[in-house]
Amino acid sequence: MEQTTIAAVATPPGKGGLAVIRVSGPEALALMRRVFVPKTPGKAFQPRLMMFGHFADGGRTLDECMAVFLKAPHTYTREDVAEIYLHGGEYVVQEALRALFARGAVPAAPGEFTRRAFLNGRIDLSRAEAVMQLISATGQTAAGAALRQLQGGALKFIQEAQGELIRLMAGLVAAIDYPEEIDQEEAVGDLAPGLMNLARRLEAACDERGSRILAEGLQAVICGKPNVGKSSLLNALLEEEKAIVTDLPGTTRDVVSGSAILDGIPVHFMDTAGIRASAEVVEQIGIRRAREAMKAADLCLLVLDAGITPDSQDADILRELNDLPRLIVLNKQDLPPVREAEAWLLGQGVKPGETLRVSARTGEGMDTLRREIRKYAGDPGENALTLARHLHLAREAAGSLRQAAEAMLGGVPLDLCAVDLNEALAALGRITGENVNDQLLDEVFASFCVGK
Ligand SMILES: Nc1nc2c(ncn2[C@@H]2O[C@H](COP(=O)(O)OP(=O)(O)O)[C@@H](O)[C@H]2O)c(=O)[nH]1
Ligand SMILES: [Mg+2]
Repeated sequence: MEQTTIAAVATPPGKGGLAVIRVSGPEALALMRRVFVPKTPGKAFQPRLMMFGHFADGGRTLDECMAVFLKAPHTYTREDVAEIYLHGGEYVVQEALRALFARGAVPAAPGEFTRRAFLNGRIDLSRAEAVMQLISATGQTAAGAALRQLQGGALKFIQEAQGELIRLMAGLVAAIDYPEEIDQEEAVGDLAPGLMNLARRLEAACDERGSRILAEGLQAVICGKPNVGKSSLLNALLEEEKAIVTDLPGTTRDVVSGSAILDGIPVHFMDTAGIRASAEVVEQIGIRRAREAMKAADLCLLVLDAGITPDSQDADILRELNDLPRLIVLNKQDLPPVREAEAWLLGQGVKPGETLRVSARTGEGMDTLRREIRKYAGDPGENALTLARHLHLAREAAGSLRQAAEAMLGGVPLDLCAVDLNEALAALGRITGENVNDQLLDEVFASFCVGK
């Protein structure tokens, strides 16, 4: 157990109805008694019972407030905890903290409350990280995934994998220890597929793209030649007049972006300069930026004008997008239809299902387009690992398992293969925080906010 008593403000900075100061450690109650004066003088703190009173710094009253004492071990950190609910003003909060520090509290480091919860065995490391993931979530889907993990989702999956691995290792140890009784080839025949299978399950849980989109949102680039309605489409998707729309080709030069949440997932749309051969310097730079954005995007929306017959410029852009994730948006459906556009697309090898018909002007087809864009984000599966650190370790474990399986199938002595299995087990253990060192904990908690 830690000997220091830490304090920090747990609510965001700035003006607000309330600011909560959290104190954790052996001196939590004693410290609170020295700054909090109950309305009824002398009234004792009962655990979990909120009291009304005032915050006093020596003889000076700082604020009216509520305070509660929570007794170890039934607290977030498993230590004694005190929480003081002040008015959410910058000055009051800073003065209250100063008063607590002057009386022996230590400023909490980022994530230190959660770190203590982990060190005191209340939560494993994957759940500690889920706390941060939940705080950072910007969309419902990311929040849902974090909550699943906070409730032990990743932990359960990793523990099952550890259990399976330990079972396989027991088989391996038996084959190593009793070479007379256990036929070595038969043992390999049993073990290798089990190891491969476990490696595959771990790899299947590693969805790098999905976890990145969950954390950062989907990047969708709107591209096409000038005047097809890209900026109008951006505005329609954002339901806001974000980009300038004119009937002059080459209006958009810089990348204009905006975000919307589609069914729980943040999507960042980028409107780009229309791609064409241009002699104009600023437009050329814009076109270069458009191409860079297209290559980096999770999804490209190629906009075509349904009212005119596509030409070689459209064909060039279509070709650029051949190997990139793309949807084809046939805009201006409100205009008298020109059949050539659809026939032309089929002629270019575009499958009928790839094309969506919309009108940025009337809103026709926009809901279908939103649904199709949302599909590209995917949904995290039940066992999906959604934190980069976990993905990395699970991959490492899967790699060691494959290596062991291949080695034993190749006739490498079994005791040498056991080394890889130990490494795999250690990698899985680092996900949940078994045998972790201070350096790893520093890395994990560095991204936390103070007061959590
Ligand atoms: N009729 C019709 N006109 C549109 C539609 N979308 C855009 N436009 C018009 O097409 C012209 C070019 O639009 P803009 O969004 O600036 O195209 P961009 O150059 O591709 O960004 C403007 O005059 C728009 O009003 C649409 O769905 N229907
Ligand atoms: Mg534009």
